[in-house]
Amino acid sequence: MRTKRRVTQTLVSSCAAKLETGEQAMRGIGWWMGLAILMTALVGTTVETFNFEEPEWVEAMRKIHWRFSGQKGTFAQFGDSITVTMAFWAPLPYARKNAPPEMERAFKIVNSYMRPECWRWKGPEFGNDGGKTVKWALENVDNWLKRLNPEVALIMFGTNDLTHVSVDEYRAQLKALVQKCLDNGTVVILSTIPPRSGFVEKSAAFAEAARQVAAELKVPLIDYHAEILKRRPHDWDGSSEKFSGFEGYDVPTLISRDGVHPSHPTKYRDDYSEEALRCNGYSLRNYLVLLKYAEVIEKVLLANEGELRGTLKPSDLAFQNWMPKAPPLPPPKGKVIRVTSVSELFEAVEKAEPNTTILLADGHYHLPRRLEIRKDGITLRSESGNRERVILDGGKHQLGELLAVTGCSDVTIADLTVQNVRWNGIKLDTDTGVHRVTIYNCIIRNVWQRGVKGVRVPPNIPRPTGCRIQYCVFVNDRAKTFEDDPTDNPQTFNGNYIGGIDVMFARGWVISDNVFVGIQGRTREGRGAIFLWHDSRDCIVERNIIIDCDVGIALGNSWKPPDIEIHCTRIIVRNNFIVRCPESGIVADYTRDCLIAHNTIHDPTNKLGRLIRLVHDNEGLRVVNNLLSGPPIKNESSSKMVLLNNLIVPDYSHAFVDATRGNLRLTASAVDAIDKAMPLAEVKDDIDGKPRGSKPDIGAHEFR
Ligand SMILES: [Ca+2]
Repeated sequence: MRTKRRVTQTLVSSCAAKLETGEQAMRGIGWWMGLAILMTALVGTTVETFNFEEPEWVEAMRKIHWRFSGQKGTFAQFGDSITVTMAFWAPLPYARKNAPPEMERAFKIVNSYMRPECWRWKGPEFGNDGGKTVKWALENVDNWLKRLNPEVALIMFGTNDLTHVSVDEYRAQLKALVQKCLDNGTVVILSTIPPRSGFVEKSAAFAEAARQVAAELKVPLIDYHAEILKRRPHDWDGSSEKFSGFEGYDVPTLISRDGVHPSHPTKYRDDYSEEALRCNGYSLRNYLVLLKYAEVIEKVLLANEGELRGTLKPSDLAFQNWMPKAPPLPPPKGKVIRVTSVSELFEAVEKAEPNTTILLADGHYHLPRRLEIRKDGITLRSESGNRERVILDGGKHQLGELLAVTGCSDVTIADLTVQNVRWNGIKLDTDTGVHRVTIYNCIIRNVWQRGVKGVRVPPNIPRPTGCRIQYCVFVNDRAKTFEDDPTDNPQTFNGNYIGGIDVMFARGWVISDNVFVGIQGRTREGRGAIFLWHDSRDCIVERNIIIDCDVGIALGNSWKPPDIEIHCTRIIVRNNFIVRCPESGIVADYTRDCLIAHNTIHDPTNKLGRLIRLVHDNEGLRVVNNLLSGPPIKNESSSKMVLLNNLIVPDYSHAFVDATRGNLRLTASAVDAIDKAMPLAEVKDDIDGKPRGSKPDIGAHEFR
């Protein structure tokens, strides 16, 4: 038993006329190319959950697909003239008159998943050609598999075998053909052939043979033969006397005047009404293939991705070669103290004069109490520069807080690991006047409330200004449990009081080039990987990679104390990758004049529809050039905002380098994103620091 999710969405706007402005809006290929300058857009989402028995092929094909190592979304169609014709498959992206809802849904799934070039993979080099037989396919399939390496192959041969191949031979050859594909790790969708005039019984026997092969090898089947007979039990044959007044493909039944090919009458072209599905043989075939391929995508291909994810550990995801690498800090200036033990470390920090650098030798330091930096200009860093070799550990003594910066400024903490802390990994006592702290190239691991915390600041204390948190990795090896933090229990936050960076009253901070993986509450309802609130202003959040956290970037919060009117003002969130954050990818909640631009957010199965969520007062917010792979922007705010040129695709996995592992860089398949952004003064380069040029791409990565 599995669970399936169905999402129905409606876009309602009180200013529909403004929703789509000009040609640019219509140009979009994505199904919610949200070019919209809109004041109020309500997106209602209902989620139904129900269980049902899966067909046998689902499990079998998931095992086959597990071995597939080629490009996702590669869909080949192996067949004869009924496949090579441009009437099959190729017209679907352009017109679908009267398509029933299940077909439109299937189209959206296929169109967002399949490589776009596969709409037109026509010709012998792609495995389809007129007059060909299953024997031809057997002789050439190795070559096709090697060259095309399809993730899924549709197979329909037999019409040209009817004249000279026995049913047994056909069955054996078809089975061998399917098996070769499966051996390649290619999922097969097998199709029965249509009935053929003059070979009525034999074509029925061939269809039965294909059904047997599908059942034996446990591959999904499109029973084109049966579907034709279901709709036209007695008059499917366009070559019969009844249709003598018509010519060629223009008969109003399912097989054309030649008695062999599906019909394609002009009147029902690109039409998928119930009537068209019994009058146009290619409409029927397109409809059936679209539905089956979409089903395979949902039940096999995407399900496997979910399972693959389950095998990836947070530590695998957090340290990947493609992630940001910190440029080394310059050698220390001024006074230097070297320490090699916990006691030396505490002594050095307590006695150091301002502007001293404390260099830690490689080692595992079990801290017995909170280590507090209290003098201006102190730098605490590993001597080796290797952040994995200097570990400050709070686990042995169950520390609530590990490092703290109190009543001083210009402190740097760099090139080391902070781990196993019950509450705060690095606490900035910003209520004592703390400014210009730099946290650089650190690993912050298994910290169970906040990796970095900046507290509430009383009115008479200057706001913490000019801090930088860069090139750090925040990773938790698992979701929070009650045991990690006794203060977070069913009576308080139910195990969800957890986040990455949580700062109040920040002024001019830069949070960039960090990686956050697996910052999760007990029930996956934790706080932001990056959480700025309580009158934070003029900060930049950029080039961060956030994977499998509960909330990605939170500008503000729905709760605020009476003395706080706005949580975030003039904050820029740009060029971030955010992957699978179920509570919200980016949320703006009580903001003023903020910018959310050029972020790429991937979470196709986000149940709450919150890749970007806008809620409460967000006057002056601009949400521009973001790439959403999943549900559209969830706008619950009635403020005056600009939502412009965001590309929204239900699942853009095929267009990313490796969405499963969080690498949302674009590939050449990202045709809807490449060169499609509108130039923005605030975003001149991309997540890799590459200049965007005059034709920027939508999302965080500039492909070219
Ligand atoms: Ca470009």
